[in-house]
Amino acid sequence: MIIAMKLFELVDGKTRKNFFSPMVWRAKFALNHKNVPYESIALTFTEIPKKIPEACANVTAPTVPTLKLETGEGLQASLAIAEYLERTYPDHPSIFGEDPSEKNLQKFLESYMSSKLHPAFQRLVYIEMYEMQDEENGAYFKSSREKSDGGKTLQELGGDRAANLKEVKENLELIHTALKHSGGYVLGDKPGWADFVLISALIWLNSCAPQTFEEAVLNAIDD
Ligand SMILES: N[C@@H](CCC(=O)N[C@@H](CS)C(=O)NCC(=O)O)C(=O)O
Repeated sequence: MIIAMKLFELVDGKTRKNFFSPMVWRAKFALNHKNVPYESIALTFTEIPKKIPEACANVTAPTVPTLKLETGEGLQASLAIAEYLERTYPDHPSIFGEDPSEKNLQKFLESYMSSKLHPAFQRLVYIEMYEMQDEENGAYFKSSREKSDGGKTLQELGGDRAANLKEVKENLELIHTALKHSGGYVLGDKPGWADFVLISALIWLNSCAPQTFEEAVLNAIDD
């Protein structure tokens, strides 16, 4: 089989084996759900600005995920990749559902999870994300994150662990209740975009800090 598309992904600098980026996982679930083959190209933070523009001339502000299409063009951002796959492979399993109102709801749930789970997850794993890196990537991660929030250290950016865990629990409870009554997946008996967004966030937390994942997610709610 000829694999025409390439997915640029993120790995840690120390082992190059930890694929922790939630945005990349969203794109991977979308590709796998559609049964679309792709070659994975694993990059560290500091390789992203060099390797992606080298491979895709149209990409000037590189991020992962980037999907290099058969045309050679680089397509950035998880949602844009999912929408492209849905348009291009209409006969493969649907990501957003047949009905436009379902797509709307899937995207609303993406916003919910991005705004209610991601910030606390990020605060819980700043230090681990730093410790997963080699020297060059660690220095990049630390300086870029500290610069982006008014010069706070990674430790300060992490904030209060107990408050972060409380925030995760409160927001997970709503998702937990929805899942309990939905038939297995967020919107029923078939997986879709909202499920990919949720599981990708959980993979992120677990890949960076398995013990925190256990405490914040697995043991957060009684069942
Ligand atoms: N909205 C984009 C976000 C892409 C993004 O921010 N990706 C991060 C990794 S999760 C990145 O490329 N970071 C590069 C960096 O921090 O230098 C998406 O959904 O894909």
